[in-house]
Amino acid sequence: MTERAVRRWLPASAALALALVATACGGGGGGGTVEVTLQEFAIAANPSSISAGEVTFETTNEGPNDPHELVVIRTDLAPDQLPTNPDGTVNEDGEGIEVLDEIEEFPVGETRSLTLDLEAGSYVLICNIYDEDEPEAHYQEGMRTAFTVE
Ligand SMILES: [Cu+2]
Repeated sequence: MTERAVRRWLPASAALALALVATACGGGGGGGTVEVTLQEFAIAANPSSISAGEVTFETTNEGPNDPHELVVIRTDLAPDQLPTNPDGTVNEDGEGIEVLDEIEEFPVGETRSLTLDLEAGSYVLICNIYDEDEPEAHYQEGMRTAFTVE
């Protein structure tokens, strides 16, 4: 925003206007976009850490064969130490983790996005699908990665 545009806002409330601008533009407001790739069997987040604020997970399923999902979990536990069910999936109501939100399972080749207001802390991104045909829990196969908000 130009200085002149900012001045027009001054009669209202300079502080409020600047806060709105920071949120709208993402400039100085933290957060940003993270590109997440899902595949058999791994999750990659780029970047793997970001500043606190509105974070958008642009998530692509690269397959090559399976539908996947993305679950965003707040936890201080290591990615491979989350509480699990007998079938190997993560117990989303388990101790030491808080499931914030998720992108439900979607097909290979597609991209979905999820925006969350994240505070500083440690997070883990997982795919919690259990494939009865194989049978296998994608989490156990390696679909988990650490993500940090600073
Ligand atoms: Cu999966």
